[in-house]
Amino acid sequence: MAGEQRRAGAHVTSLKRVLVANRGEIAVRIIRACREAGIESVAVYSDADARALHAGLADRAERLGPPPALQSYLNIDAVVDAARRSGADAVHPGYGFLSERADFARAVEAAGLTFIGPPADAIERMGSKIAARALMANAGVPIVPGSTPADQTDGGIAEATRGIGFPVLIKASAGGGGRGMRVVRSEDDAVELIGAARREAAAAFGDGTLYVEKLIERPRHVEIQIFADDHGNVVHLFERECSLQRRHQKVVEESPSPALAPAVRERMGAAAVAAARAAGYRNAGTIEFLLEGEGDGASFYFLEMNTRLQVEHAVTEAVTGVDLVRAQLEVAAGAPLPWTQESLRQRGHAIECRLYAEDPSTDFLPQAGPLLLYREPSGPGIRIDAGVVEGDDIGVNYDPMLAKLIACAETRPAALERTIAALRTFPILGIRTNIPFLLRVLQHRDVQSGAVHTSFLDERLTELTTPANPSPAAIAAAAFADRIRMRDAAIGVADGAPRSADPSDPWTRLENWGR
Ligand code: MV4
Repeated sequence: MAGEQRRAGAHVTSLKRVLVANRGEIAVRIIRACREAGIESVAVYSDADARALHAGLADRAERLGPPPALQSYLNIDAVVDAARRSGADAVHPGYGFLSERADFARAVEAAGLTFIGPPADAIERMGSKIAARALMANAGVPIVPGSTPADQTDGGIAEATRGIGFPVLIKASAGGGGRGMRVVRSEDDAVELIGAARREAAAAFGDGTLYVEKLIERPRHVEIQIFADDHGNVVHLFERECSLQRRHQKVVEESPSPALAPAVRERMGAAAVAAARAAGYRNAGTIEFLLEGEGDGASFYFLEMNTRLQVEHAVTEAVTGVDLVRAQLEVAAGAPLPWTQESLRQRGHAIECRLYAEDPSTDFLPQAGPLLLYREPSGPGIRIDAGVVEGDDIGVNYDPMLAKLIACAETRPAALERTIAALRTFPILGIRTNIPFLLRVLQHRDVQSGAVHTSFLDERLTELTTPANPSPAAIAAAAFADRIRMRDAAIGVADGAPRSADPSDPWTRLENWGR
């Protein structure tokens, strides 16, 4: 069947069956891309996911093991065995789980399969933040002023911090995601913070090697999507603004960044392409930058390279019109990039919100339970990438992200309006979600004006979560009231039947309930 569906002349002919080493919305996204390309898909699942959407959607499904990720989605031997068993010729790792493990990429290739991602050496190289920093400096990519002390004793690191000038940020070479980081504001507490950073890094990564950078206060996180093939072609697909994070977990992403002037965008794109070339990269990747200031006077510095497809890739797809997962399949099969740099344009504005099964009023405690009701909004410019369906049981074994909502429109204000309207008509019952929190975030004046930075959510958490959240029932009632009004309008029920003139009357405007 797959063979008949394959389009003549498509570049993907050398891939016949792809094992998707992931779960949730990204597994669903990849399975759909395979189906479109005429490639068979193989899902993997843990015992907790035997009836999950991704497992049912693929052409076949292989069991990995018990629910804990270490025994299932993180078990390299189990995943490679499943690939062999199923006759797959390639493996897509998705994001998270094994996606940035060089040993996994090597195990896949040692089994004679194609890894749909970068070369294992590139993953490894970028895993060391110190090595990545040195590589970027050599390639002419701007890095934050700082140093890597050869003398890794407390005294050696402390001396390096003095050389930079306070405030300084101590970072772990094996770090990422903010672990093993400490801000040092004066000489007095340097030695204590150095020890704490080293211990945290050694415990988390088994490697306590540290480096130091000048602290950039309240920077933005702006990243550039890059793509490289096996034929020496490297392009960038513009930026994503990802400053709205809570404890290093992204919450809202958008493109374009409200802070990026065209000239800075062009320099950042060129720097990202140079970074990918220096890394010996192939397939989809992301270069993370810190942005200091905004407009033409802004400065940017290399932060890290993410050697995978990211959650927020859909924002890039919305503003460029490309299919990044399809391109991953083609490039992994040895085809040249489907675009030249000149053919790529950034058009309109896209915003992504991550919907999590978590309760903002109890410090974002992950929520488990039945998805009694789950109705996705739809309409022009609305895309939902979900890993769940109504009736699913949401567990606590894995990441609590339920779905992503991506809204695009011609302008940023229109995209914001569209996002907010869609979130208000997304009824979910059975478990609490972060939808009320997302609505407060998006309506905040600083988010509306685009004046956000990486500490924004953590600094404003109280004001964004303290006001009584509407109950799930109130949200569901408001969403259904909208639908009933639409139906009434369609059948003319409201014709000649005046409603209350009072705009605060909840029967007039049900969406005001609880908000
Ligand atoms: C920084 C920084 C300020 N100055 N480096 C956080 C995670 C790690 N990947 C790098 N991080 C940062 N590095 C210097 N020299 C601020 C952060 C940072 C951050 C960066 C990106 C997104 C969110 C963040 C939240 C807090 C701090």
